[in-house]
Amino acid sequence: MTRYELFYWPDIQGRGEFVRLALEEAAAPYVDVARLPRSKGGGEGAILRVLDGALGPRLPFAAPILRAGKILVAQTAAILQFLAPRHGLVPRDAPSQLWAHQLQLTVADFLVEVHDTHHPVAAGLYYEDQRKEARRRTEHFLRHRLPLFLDYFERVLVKNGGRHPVSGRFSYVDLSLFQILEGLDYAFPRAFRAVRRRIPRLQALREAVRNRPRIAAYLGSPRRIPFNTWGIFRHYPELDLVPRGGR
Ligand SMILES: N[C@@H](CCC(=O)N[C@@H](CS)C(=O)NCC(=O)O)C(=O)O
Repeated sequence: MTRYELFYWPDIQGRGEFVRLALEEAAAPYVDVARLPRSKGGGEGAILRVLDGALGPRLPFAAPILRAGKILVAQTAAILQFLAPRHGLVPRDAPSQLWAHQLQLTVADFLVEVHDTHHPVAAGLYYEDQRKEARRRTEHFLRHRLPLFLDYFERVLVKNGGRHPVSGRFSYVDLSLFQILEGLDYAFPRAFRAVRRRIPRLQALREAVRNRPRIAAYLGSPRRIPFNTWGIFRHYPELDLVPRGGR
């Protein structure tokens, strides 16, 4: 079986976590390259070398990046689209795979909005330099966008049999929804508590994923990097606002 190489920032879950979860659920052999010591080719330098073209002309724009033999693929949703059929993480039929990919792209959109709560002005500036704007952006996100996205995914579950978003069976999209919910709960515990009752099926999916044997083993292992305030999901108490009203 191919031994995959994942290139992703070594100290955060970030977007790499969506790939790690899929690899772990598949029990696929992989190396999280940047988490290796520098003496073994690890560290952030490993990622920068790939971005510089060390692995060929198909230059990735950003991490996460996955290498599988001669194949190099970036963009989280594309990585999952590539991995999933190889490991039974998506049904075999084309309409289901297209639907799964569509959902994963919506997860990607959602993630950008989560990221922009703490970096509304520029990703290259420190949070501390955009706190005022971050508060304003987060107020809007929590009041309007968070319920909009969560209600959407809850409705997707309702329309698709209640337990799984794709064709009534487990897929990589279940893993991604789990990760989104975990991240939101970490970043905005008070705000998340306020919307939780609206999403009973998503919450049940989250628990079901947490209890999958390989995921449970992964979550309890040192391979799972704890949430922290460098990643996409950041807990800043001053941004954990309980929205009033709502859409
Ligand atoms: N659309 C890409 C976004 C990739 C991305 O933004 N990666 C971040 C880390 S999570 C990064 O390294 N960005 C560097 C940059 O945008 O300059 C995906 O979903 O994989």
